Amino acid sequence: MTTKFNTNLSTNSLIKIIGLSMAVYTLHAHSEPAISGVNGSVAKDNSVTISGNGFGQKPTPTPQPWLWDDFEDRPNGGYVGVNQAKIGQWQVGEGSNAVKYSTAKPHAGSMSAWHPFKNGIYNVSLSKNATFSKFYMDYWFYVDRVDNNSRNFKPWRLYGKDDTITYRYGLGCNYQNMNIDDTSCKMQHTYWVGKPVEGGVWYHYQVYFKESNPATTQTGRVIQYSNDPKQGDKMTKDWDITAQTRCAADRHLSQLRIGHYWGLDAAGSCAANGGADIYVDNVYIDNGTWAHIELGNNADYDSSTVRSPNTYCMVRQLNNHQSKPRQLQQGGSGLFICCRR
Ligand SMILES: [Ca+2]
Repeated sequence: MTTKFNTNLSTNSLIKIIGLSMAVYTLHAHSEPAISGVNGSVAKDNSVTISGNGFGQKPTPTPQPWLWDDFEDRPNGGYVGVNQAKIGQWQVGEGSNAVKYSTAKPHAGSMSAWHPFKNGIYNVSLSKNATFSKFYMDYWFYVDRVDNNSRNFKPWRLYGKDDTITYRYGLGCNYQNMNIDDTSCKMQHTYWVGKPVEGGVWYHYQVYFKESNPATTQTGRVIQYSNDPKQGDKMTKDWDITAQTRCAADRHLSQLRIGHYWGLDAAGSCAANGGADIYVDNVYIDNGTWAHIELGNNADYDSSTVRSPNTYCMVRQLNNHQSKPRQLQQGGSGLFICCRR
């Protein structure tokens, strides 16, 4: 079996690594992923062919992800709005008209998306709209605070059914939690999970979601990984929640917001704050599948900081948390490929 992808990449920038990671598709849905070979060199605009099986399925579109944006080659200070991303297109959502391209704080390349939470503006979102029954999302963000932490910062959020379904990851001045609500049956789950976010540091989120199916069963899942800048950006699992996520079969999520919300006012023990500039870069979203490929820098997935290409490859099946690394030496340039489904 062969997976082939074309993308812009270089061996020394994360953006390009993530870019490379986004275009896998294939194959057997229920067997453990296995890579039998990698052909091609890691270089800008090269194609690399990954041979193997059990990579999972990537229904549409193939071979590209649903959305990918590095925010490069845009007018500095121009609005992102509903512009084309590098792959896919941004859409309308609350605060989507306030995000700008900026050279002030790129994670990779020379530009990123700037979310100015200031002057009373508390909703600034990159937005996508569709029916979400299963998706994978990967992005980086940076917080430049004016002073205090927000009482309520939501780096991402999902809505559905006229906002009567919500998933919100909230970070306060002294808490982190994940909420799953469906008001149609008064269902609310609150999980006290996640890591605090400090100013002046790039954070990397990898988020997996699938709705409960059948709707009223405990079969939904929300997983998040994030980096720990104090451990060299080692990625760790913030949570792995299994729960009922909706109250009826016709209830689905339909709006994804990245950025997204920064409360400026005081609440409880959290003081008011003067706002923040938040920067987002390297956004990858896939709708309908978790299958993708990652490049990393350690033969063990959980030890990888996904920072630079290296000389090992492993494959891990996400549904079985026990890592089953399969190392694959790629001489010369060094290539680490991780596939999950
Ligand atoms: Ca960029």
